Amino acid sequence: MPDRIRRIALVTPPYHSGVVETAGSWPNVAFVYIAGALRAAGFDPIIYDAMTMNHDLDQIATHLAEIGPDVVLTTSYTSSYPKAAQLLRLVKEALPGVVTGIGGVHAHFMYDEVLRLDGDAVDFVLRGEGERTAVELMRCLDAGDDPAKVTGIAYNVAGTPFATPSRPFIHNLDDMPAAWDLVDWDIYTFYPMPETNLAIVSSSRGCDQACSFCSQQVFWQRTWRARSAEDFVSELEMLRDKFGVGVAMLSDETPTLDGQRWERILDLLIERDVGMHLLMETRVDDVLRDEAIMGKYKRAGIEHIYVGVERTDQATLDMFKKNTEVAMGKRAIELINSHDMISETSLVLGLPGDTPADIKATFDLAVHYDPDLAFFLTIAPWPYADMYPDLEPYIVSRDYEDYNLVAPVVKPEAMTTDELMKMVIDCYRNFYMGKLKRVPTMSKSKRDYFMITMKLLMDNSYLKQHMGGLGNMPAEVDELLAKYVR
Ligand code: B12
Repeated sequence: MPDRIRRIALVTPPYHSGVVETAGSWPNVAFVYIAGALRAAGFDPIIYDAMTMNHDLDQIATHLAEIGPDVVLTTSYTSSYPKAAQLLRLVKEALPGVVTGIGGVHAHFMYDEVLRLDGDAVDFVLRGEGERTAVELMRCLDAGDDPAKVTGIAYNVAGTPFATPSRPFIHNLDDMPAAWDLVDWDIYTFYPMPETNLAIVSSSRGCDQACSFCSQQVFWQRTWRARSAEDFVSELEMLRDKFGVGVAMLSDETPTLDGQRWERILDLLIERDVGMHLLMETRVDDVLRDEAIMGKYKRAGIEHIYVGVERTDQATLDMFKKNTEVAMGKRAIELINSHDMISETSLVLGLPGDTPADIKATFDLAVHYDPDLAFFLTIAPWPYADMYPDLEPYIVSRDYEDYNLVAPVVKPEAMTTDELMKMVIDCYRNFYMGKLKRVPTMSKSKRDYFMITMKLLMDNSYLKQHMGGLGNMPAEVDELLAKYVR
C-alpha cells in the first residue's frame, strides 16, 4: 500500500469485439466524471484509454510504469471483464504495492465471483455509481482508515468477499465536475465524420423500463435522473469551443424520457445554433410521442437515432417485457427516415426457442421496417439480467469475452451454433446487399454516411476477422464503394 494516495490511473480494459468499435474510436465518459470528482477532491487522476489506443498488456505495463500511479482503477461490462482482470493482475505483477480497483456494471453485480476468482488481482470492487465512492475510498486509503466505512465497495477480508452497504444514487447531476481536459482528443474519431473530434456525453442516467434481457434497468434500479437542458447544452458548447468537438454520442439509455426537458434541449440547440452532430439511442414510443417535433430533432443536429426494435414478433417482445408493439417500431423508423436522419436498429437472435424460420421471419420484417442500418445480435445472457434463469440451460460458452452480442453464447434448441451464426451472417449480407441497391436514390448525406459505414463493416469488423466477413460481394458492390466513398 503506498504511503500517500495521489496519482490515480483510470485505465480501460484492452478488449475488442468489433461491431460498435467499427464506427469510431470512443472516449469513456464515466472516467471523465470519475476523474473530475477525484481531481476536485485533490487527487491527481490520469485517463489512459488502453482500449482505444489498441495497447496490448506489454505496452500497458510500460506505459503504466511511466505514469507511476499509486492506484489503478478499471471498468467492466461483462465482455470486457476478463481483460480488466488481466490488466489488474499485470498491475500487481509489474507495479508491486499499487492498489487496484474495478467498477462498472459487471463488477457491480458479480463482485462476489470477481473477488473469489480474481482476488489476487482486484483489491476493491467499486459498486454502483462511481464518483463519490471513488473519492471516499481514495480518501480512506490515503488516511490509512478502515475501508469498511466506505459505502458501495466490496473487498476480501481474510479471503472472503465482504460488501459494504450500497450507496444511494447522486441526486443532482448538474454541475458535476467533468475532467474533459484529461481526454486525449486526438485518438477519438467518428469515422463517418473524420474531420472533427468525437465525444461521448451524458445528459441523463437510468431507465424506467423492465426489459428482461437488458442490464441497464437493473443497474439503475429502474430509476431515471437527468441534467437540466441548460447545463447539458452549455457543456456541448464548451466541448465545441474548447476541444473542437463536432460530433457527440449520447450515452443515455433514454435521453427523451422527460418529453418537456427533451424539447427544451432541442430548442436550446436550435436557438443557440450549437451546430453539434448528435448520435443517440431512444425508445420507439418516445419517437412516436415526438412525431410533431421530429423536424426539431433534425434542426437541432440529431444525425443518427438508434431504436432497439429487438424483435419483430409480438410474442417475443412481450417475453422481453419490451413494453412496445411491433407496429410502433415500423412507424418510429419511418418517422426518423422521413426527416432524413439515419435510423439504426438491432434485432436479437438466437433465443432458445428460435428456429431457422423464426430468424428468417425476423429478417424479413427487418427489411420491411427499412432502417438505414440494422445489427443482427446474438443474445448475451448477462448473469444478472432478469432473463438469465431462462437462458442459463442453453449457455454454451462460459467465457465472458464472448458475451458481446456477436458471438454465440446461447444455443437454440433447434439449431447448432454454427447454423445460427451462418444465418446471422446471411442476415447482414442480405440486408446490406438490399440496401446497396438503393444507394443511388438516397439523399447525399445519407448516402455518404451509409457507404462509409458499409465499407467499415466489410473491411474491419469482427464479422470479417472471426466469421470470414460478409462473404464475396458482387462486383457492383465494389463499383458503388468506388463511386460513393470519399
Ligand atoms: C459508450 C458505450 C460504449 C463505448 C465505450 C467507450 C469506452 N472507451 O469505454 C463503445 C462504443 C466503444 C462501446 C463498445 C461496446 N459496448 Co458499449 N456501451 C456504451 C453505452 C452506450 C454507454 C456507456 C456509458 O458511457 N454510460 C454513461 C456512464 C456515466 O455510465 P457507466 O458507464 O455505467 O458508468 C457509471 C457506473 O457504471 C460506474 N462505473 C463504471 N466504470 C467505473 C469504473 C470505476 C473505477 C468506478 C469507480 C465506477 C465505474 O460509475 C460511472 C459513473 O457513475 C452503454 C449503454 C448505456 N446506455 O449505458 C453500452 C454498453 C455498456 N455496451 C455494451 C456492449 C455489449 C458493448 C460491445 C461489446 C458491443 C459490441 N459487440 O461491439 C462493445 C465492446 C467494446 C469493445 N472494445 O469491443 C453493453 C454492455 C452489457 C453488459 N451488461 O455487459 C451496454 C450496456 C449496451 C447494452 N444495452 O447492452 N460501448
